[in-house]
Amino acid sequence: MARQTLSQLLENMGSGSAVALARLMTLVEREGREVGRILEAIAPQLGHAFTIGVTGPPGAGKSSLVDGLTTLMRAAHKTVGVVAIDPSSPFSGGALLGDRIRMGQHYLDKGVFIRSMATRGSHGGLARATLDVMKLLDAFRCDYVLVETVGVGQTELDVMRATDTVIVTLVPEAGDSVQVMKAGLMEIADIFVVNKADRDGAQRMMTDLSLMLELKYSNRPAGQTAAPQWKIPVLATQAINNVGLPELFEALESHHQFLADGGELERRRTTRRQEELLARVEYAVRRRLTDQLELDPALARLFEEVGAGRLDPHSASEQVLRSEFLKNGGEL
Ligand SMILES: Nc1nc2c(ncn2[C@@H]2O[C@H](COP(=O)(O)OP(=O)(O)O)[C@@H](O)[C@H]2O)c(=O)[nH]1
Ligand SMILES: [Mg+2]
Repeated sequence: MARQTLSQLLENMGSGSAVALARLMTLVEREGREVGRILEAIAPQLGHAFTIGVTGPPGAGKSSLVDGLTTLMRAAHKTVGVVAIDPSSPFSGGALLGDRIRMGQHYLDKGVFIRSMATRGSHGGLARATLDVMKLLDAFRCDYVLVETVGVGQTELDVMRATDTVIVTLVPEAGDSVQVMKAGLMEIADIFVVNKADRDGAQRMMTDLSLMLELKYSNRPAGQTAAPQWKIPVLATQAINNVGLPELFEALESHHQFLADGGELERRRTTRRQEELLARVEYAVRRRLTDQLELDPALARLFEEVGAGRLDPHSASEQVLRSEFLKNGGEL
């Protein structure tokens, strides 16, 4: 893309053009050579948005909650960005279409920007692209950025860790509380929501979660209790009936306040920026290697030797790190 055009796009986005924003999102998603310049250009404008992750099993009602929260945020005269990623549905059919219909009322609202992320096969690619899209929404001056993921894999956990507040959404079904522990969702939740509270078993689920949280608190080493702690709320909602959503919005605001007051927000963001650096290096190295693998017979042989068990992966990795492969991989 011509230099002029990219500057123009950035300028137009800066003056509120949603068309420019969408085009810039496509560029970062495609991972073209412009990504570096885009991220560099928007870096000074980052940090305005309060980012919220919404995760949980498929069908738990995440999209419905995001929809309801968006309505409340708009009523409070805030602008909203929504990012949905769902790697389990590789075709932009069912799930996305459903989201689109559900979010239909917001599509015409200029204060809401909605983006569904395309599935990417490459390791770490989706998480990276999602973070970049969230940054663009932040630079676009969205007050809130909501990101919806299905809480299963590494990508989803990576994305959730990159948000200020994580809502873990569950439904009153047997076995879910065990799943929470397994999926590592317990570690990342700032707010628990039991959605579909119109169904049987919601109360039971809430009690289970509360007990699990109490256990977690009582296991905390004594020294750590001195600092103010966030008490993870367990909320009941009925997203489709608009029940419990104002309370959820309030809990989000309380958590935001909690993070801001104790300096925790800045601490989290500091760690996150450093984590992002590590993740980007990791991703770039891996990508360069796999790209190079197709072009370079020597590297291909090295992989073959390791694959066949004739060369140990450790020595091979030392060879790779000393080689020129990593330096001439094109733009970062
Ligand atoms: N009974 C009931 N159904 C709900 C509730 N919230 C969402 N649903 C329905 O559950 C299905 C999945 O919701 P969706 O928001 O797409 O879930 P997601 O996959 O987590 O994004 C949809 O048919 C919703 O209408 C609720 O509170 N009660
Ligand atoms: Mg959904």
